[in-house]
Amino acid sequence: MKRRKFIRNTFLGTAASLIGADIVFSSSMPKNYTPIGLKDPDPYTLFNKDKDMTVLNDKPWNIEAKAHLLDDKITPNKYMFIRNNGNIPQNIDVAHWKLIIDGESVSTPKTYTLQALKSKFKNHTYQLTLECGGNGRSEFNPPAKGNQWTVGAVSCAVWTGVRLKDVLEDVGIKDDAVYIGYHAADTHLSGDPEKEPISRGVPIEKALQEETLLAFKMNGRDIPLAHGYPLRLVAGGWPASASGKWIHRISVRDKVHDGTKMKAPAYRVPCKPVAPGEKVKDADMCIIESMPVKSLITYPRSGAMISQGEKLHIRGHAWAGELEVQAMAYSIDFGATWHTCRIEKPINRLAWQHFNASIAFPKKGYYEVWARATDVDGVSQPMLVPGWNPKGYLNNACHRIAVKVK
Ligand SMILES: Nc1nc2c(c(=O)[nH]1)N[C@H]1C(S)=C(S)[C@@H](COP(=O)(O)O)O[C@H]1N2
Ligand SMILES: [Mo]
Repeated sequence: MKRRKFIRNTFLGTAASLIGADIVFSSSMPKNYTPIGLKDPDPYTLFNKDKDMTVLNDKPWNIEAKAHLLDDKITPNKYMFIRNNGNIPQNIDVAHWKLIIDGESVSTPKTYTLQALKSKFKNHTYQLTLECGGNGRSEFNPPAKGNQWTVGAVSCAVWTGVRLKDVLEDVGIKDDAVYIGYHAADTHLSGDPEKEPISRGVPIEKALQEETLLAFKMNGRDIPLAHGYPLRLVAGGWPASASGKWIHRISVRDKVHDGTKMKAPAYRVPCKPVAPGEKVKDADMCIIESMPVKSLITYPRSGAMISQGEKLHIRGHAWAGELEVQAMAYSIDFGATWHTCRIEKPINRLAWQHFNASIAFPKKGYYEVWARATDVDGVSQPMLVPGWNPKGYLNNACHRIAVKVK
């Protein structure tokens, strides 16, 4: 067989297997033509996501869950939101993947292969809550630009990796270390190879916490490509933008990291509350650190119907950034009175907690069930949208579901 014909046949074979059917008139297909069925694989197939997930943007891919899809105690890949700032890296060469640790606060930079990272350092597994700083943005008024996340940009998967702390100790960091900044393999939407889509980080204290991982497994398997394969920083309880995907370099800085999207107004909120719509100077915007207390009713889904005399069993999760959730309450009278839910302890620090309650309704009609978490500092979720801010971050309003009693 001639080489060109061989290549064409191989292409047709691959195309057919990706499409999942023979291309019947392939011999009439123009040369160098890409069948439509190949061009735009749907995101559900591409990322192994459930068909009920909501696609908010396709350039770059941003996909969120609906509340009832997050019912599992451990979020499976199919219900995990995707938040990308750039293009997902392609053709990852795992065998040659390296992590460099450098920066002003490192005397001698050090490079590790993936294999070296995995074998040299003790492996640890934690369930960690990752919530996008912009989760809930769609409720702000005046609206903020950006992905209009509703409630589904949160996940709590099981992450396995090595402690960033152990790696930094192996490299040796200077006393003047203030921050770490990550650099990753995704590419800028403009196509400019000089530009990074995002390069954020955390203060050195957060970097040195036991639960801050350089992870290579999610839910016991290789991390799915969209979630950072083959290596991801996971800093649970902080805006998920701090948890860099596709990491190949971490710089230990002697000042606050100044990478892309570290500077105001990205991932920052006004240091002091402002009126809705107010302009805020960059100098008055502060970096978001620990995420605020929040919860989600994951069962039943909004619009549930029950019969009079029947009890409604609700359940969901609650989390509070670096803190534990101390109490969980529900209301069926628009927040006039509150009743206690059962709440479990977290499986480990920075993992969400599970709550449930059995609710009796006084008579037939329409109700809303509102859920409200309180953290160990005594701070509760606001009933409705909290402090407006220019970029629409940190909406931790009570989650609500509608219920009809027939
Ligand atoms: N390299 C890289 N890391 C990244 C991002 C990105 O665009 N590129 N997005 C960040 C943001 S804003 C969020 S909310 C989380 C989303 O993680 P997920 O897509 O695995 O759910 O990844 C963070 N890490
Ligand atoms: Mo995010």
